Amino acid sequence: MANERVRVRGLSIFRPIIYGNTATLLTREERENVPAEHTHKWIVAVRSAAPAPGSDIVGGADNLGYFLKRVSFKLHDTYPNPTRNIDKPPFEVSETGWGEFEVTIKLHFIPESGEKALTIYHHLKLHPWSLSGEPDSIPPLEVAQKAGPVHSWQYDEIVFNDPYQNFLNILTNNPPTPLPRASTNGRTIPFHIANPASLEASKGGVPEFTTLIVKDESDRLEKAKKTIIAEQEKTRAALIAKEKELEQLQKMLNG
Ligand code: SLL
Repeated sequence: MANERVRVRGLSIFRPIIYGNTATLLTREERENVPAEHTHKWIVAVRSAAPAPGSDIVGGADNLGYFLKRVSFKLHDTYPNPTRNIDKPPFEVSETGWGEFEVTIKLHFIPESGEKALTIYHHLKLHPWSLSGEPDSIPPLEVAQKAGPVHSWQYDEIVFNDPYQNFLNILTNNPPTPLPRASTNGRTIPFHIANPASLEASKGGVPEFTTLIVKDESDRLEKAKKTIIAEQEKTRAALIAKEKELEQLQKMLNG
């Protein structure tokens, strides 16, 4: 229908996603079947934020195929065929390896959306988080073994502005599973580098995104925005003072 290609002006609609990875040390037996230098198995994925009941993975309650046509994961060039195009859910890549690197993730939306592909980045994390020491320091194997799987996941919201009517219909027909208000079934809170206190709280379980986490994150953003505005004002005041000084000096020179 012609009017389906009409944009609904002034309307914004979003879909929550999470993206990131879970990494596990390979056991002695598992190491026999992979290249000798590979130490970890990992999965990098784009998923819905809420977890499916009874599942033991991070997020993934909803099938995101209703708005995503393809997710392409660009791995490090040391991997064969480093660009992995995934054309149906689950949008994920499982691999083994030895090193951390940045994964470029490109989200391609269904044609009805009329949206350009969106690129996001994820630093593949293999080694347990540490708040002290070098960011890239590799802990001894025993430490990693004790710590268990490493989870590194980021919550985000994909916002569609002025959506086409037919795309809007598709989205509203597929409401996202709401996030739980608090962690359920012994799940932990996800670690976020911007929130050091989350390190302890994130240990020993599969993390779960909750409405609380989402609020924390928006509070953090709000605070950061305020800090930036205050900095800007300080810089502006300093600039004005310097300009006055310059003016006076020029007057003295000319006078
Ligand atoms: C580094 N920036 O230099 C990193 C690169 C690359 C990791 C890490 C698998 C390789 C393969 C793999 O783990 N690559 O299968 O050959 O430390």
